[in-house]
This record gives sequence, structure tokens and C-alpha cells, in this order.
Amino acid sequence: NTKGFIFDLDGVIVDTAKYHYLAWKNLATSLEIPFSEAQNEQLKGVSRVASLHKILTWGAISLSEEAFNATMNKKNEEYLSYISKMTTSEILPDVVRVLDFLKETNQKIALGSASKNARIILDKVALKEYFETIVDGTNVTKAKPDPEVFLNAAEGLQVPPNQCVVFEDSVAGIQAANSAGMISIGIGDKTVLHEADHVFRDFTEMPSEFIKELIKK
Ligand code: B16
Ligand code: MG
Repeated sequence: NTKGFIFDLDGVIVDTAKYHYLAWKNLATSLEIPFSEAQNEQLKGVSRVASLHKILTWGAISLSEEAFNATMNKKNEEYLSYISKMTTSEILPDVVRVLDFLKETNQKIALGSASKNARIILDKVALKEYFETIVDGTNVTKAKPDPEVFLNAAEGLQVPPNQCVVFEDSVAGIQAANSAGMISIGIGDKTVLHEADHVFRDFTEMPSEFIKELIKK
């Protein structure tokens, strides 16, 4: 049996949320907008443009188009300076075990991320070769919870959506997987990700037996 396994990036494969947080926090501070970790949570899985719109709304600030773009670029440059220092040590626990297990059992593997920096990050942590298809913020027009990113990944893998499994840490991503008609597996908090078909705190809690059962379904 062959299924399509689609991985989100930030919060599933690596914890880049901490770098997004630092960069957004510095930016918000420069605009005198308070910015908490709880607010950062609300930016998970959300595109760069939509994230800045949210922050400006919280601070009741409006910017010209030019200033908006300059601000967004400034954030991204800082973010890039953080991720340029990433190494394989930042791969989240047991991600490689799961990827290897999927490879050994001839499953098809894709990336489905909102980030425009996904390829750079995969390069940095040396995981690119695992992915047959990479769909990221550069090839998607509609953000999660729209299912576009995952439907494109399924198409790239040539696997029907109902034969695909999605690993996601964000609520919007779980909703996207569900509306794509895929099996949704939440990585994180059960109460937050209650719309998912299954939830695990992280991959260390996901036995290979569970993955075997998914493949058989
Ligand atoms: P970029 P994911 C998302 O990645 C992040 O969760 C989100 O916080 C970020 O704003 C978005 O990517 C866009 O990232 O600025 O690098 O294009 O979870 O979908 O892998
Ligand atoms: Mg994520």
C-alpha cells in the first residue's frame, strides 16, 4: 500500500516559530506595538503578509503600501539571518525516524508549508532529499485553512487526496487537511488541535505501529 504523507514545516519538522517570534517582536517593538508569545501563536501557519496585517491591527496602525512592504522585508531579513545559522541539531525529535520509516515502506513524502523560506530551511537541516514534492508559500495563492497547499502536494505526489495523511501543528492547517479530505494528524496540544483525526504531542509519541495502521487504511 502506498499513501501520500504531507508534512508541514514550522512546528512539525523544525521549531522556526521561535525565530519568527524574535523577528516579529523586534519589528513590533520598533513600531511601539506590544507583542506577546500568545499573539505569536496566532501567527502560526499564517502567511507573512497576513501576519503583518494582524500585528498592525493589534497596534491600530496603518502603513502605506510602500512602508508595508519595507516593513515586511525588514522582518524577513532578520528571520533569514536566524535561519542561516540553523543546523541538523534543530530537527525536532523523531522526525528522521518517521521519515526513514516512510521511505523504508515506500511511501510518498511531500512538504506543505506556508513559508516562502521552506527550501532554504530544508537545505540547512539537510532533509530536502526526503521530499518528492515541495509545496510552499511560493507556489500557493490561498493560505491555510484553504486546502490548496495540500491539494497541490497530493497532485505532485500523484496520490488521491483521500489517500493522503497530513502532519500539522496549526489549527488552520488541520482545517485545511480536513477540507482536502485527508487524514489529519495534529502535532501538539490535543485541546487546541481537537479538529484533527489524531493528535500526538510530538513524533516521539507516535509509534511505528500507528503509522503502519495508517498505511493499511
Ligand atoms: P515566511 P508553516 C509558516 O510555516 C509559519 O508557521 C508562519 O508563522 C509564517 O508566517 C509562514 O510560514 C510564512 O513564512 O515568512 O518564511 O514566508 O507552519 O506553514 O510551515
Ligand atoms: Mg506549522
